[in-house]
Amino acid sequence: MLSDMKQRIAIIGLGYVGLPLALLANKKGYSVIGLDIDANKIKKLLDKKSPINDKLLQEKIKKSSIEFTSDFSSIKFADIVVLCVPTPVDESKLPDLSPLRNAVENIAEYIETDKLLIIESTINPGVCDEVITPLIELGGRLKVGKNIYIAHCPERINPGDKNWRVDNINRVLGADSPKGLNLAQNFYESIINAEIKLMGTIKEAEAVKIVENSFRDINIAYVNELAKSFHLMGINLENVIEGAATKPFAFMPHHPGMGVGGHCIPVDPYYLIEHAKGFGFDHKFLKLAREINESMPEYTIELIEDTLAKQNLTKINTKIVVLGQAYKPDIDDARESPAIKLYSAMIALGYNIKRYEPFISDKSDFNSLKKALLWADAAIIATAHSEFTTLDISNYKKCGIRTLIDGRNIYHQLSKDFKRDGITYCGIGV
Ligand code: SAJ
Repeated sequence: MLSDMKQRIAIIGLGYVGLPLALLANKKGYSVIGLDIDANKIKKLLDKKSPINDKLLQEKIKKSSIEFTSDFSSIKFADIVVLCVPTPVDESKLPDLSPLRNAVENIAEYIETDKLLIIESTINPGVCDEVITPLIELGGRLKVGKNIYIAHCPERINPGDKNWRVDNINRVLGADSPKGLNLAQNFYESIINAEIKLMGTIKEAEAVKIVENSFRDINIAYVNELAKSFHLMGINLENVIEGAATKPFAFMPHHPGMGVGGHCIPVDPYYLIEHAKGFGFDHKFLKLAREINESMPEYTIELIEDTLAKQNLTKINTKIVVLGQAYKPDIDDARESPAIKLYSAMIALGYNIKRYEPFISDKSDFNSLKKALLWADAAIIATAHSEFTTLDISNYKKCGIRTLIDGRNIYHQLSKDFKRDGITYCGIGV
């Protein structure tokens, strides 16, 4: 529980992970410093405006008393510093720890002795011991496990999820020392109403997130590969998955689609693949899963080419609109989005293509779905936004759509209805 004297928490990185955590800590009575290097984001937050398109978050920001700043020196007043900065991959799919390194170098300069540093960013086993600790100890003032403590509690935020939130998701926790583990456990138990599982080592905690997200990536790759073969066999894979899901054990449904996006699933496996290389191990299976999932935008373009050809249509005389650019439904996040990869590839191939994205205005050529559909002859569903899933299919006919490529299989049960309305329908494995 909170000590009598209010502890001060500094949260570094105010994105999908850091901002909800800062708001929760503040709500639980902590004095919170919210720190980000993005001055525009800080300005918005100082104006009590959410940098993320999320009504619930906006409400909480209005009621919060967080000190927002870009000044790293403010962490010298903090008892606990929590790092929630991005850990992306670069163009060559290699881990890019530069945001993390930069933040840790700043922390090492200002954090007081006997304080706790918690990393929530997703990292591979070994980063705390081999990257963060040496940076913290560089100046000689701090000695990890002696006068500074490091813990790792991998974030599990699921953007857009209204049920599973930062306050009720189980967590795993590892630390450099028993004292570090105890300090971190006290913090998380004071703000989270869920299980906090203590891992034996910090490396085990680092491995958990990578393993859970690689698990999801290989399962999606599995159904994406099935989709390619079932398309040739003329079997509706979504119906088969629905059938398999009636088995009450040992089967977990995943769904084929035009690709895998986001800052987690398509990124995290590369951290493990690269780290294992250092031990002489080649994660062939993880790499193959990535290859399959990364092939889906191109596979979807091949489906478009075949579907147009069957109607004697060409890419020049067909106006195509791609519906959705975000990487998942009903959020404004387009990181690693396969929808953007598809759109950019089709532009490069000379298609007459535009895009409609209701959540990201600078990635949309139209300000309404109706205008987008009235302009186009063909539509590609790349993101299963609710605005699309709730659209009556007769609207497509009324707007003059003759071809629908359903990259998220939201209409896979209705292909006969499309045919009745004279619309050529094609899904992913359906
Ligand atoms: N996708 C498929 N088929 C599926 C599931 C997802 O193609 O069956 C695609 C989505 O369209 C999206 C991408 O994969 O482009 C990622 O989707 P996601 O639902 O995994 O969403 P994320 O990236 O926000 O994943 C988060 C992760 N949470 C954390 O990393 C803390 C992940 O671990 C969760 O499993 C996931 O949410 C979730 O379950 O919703």
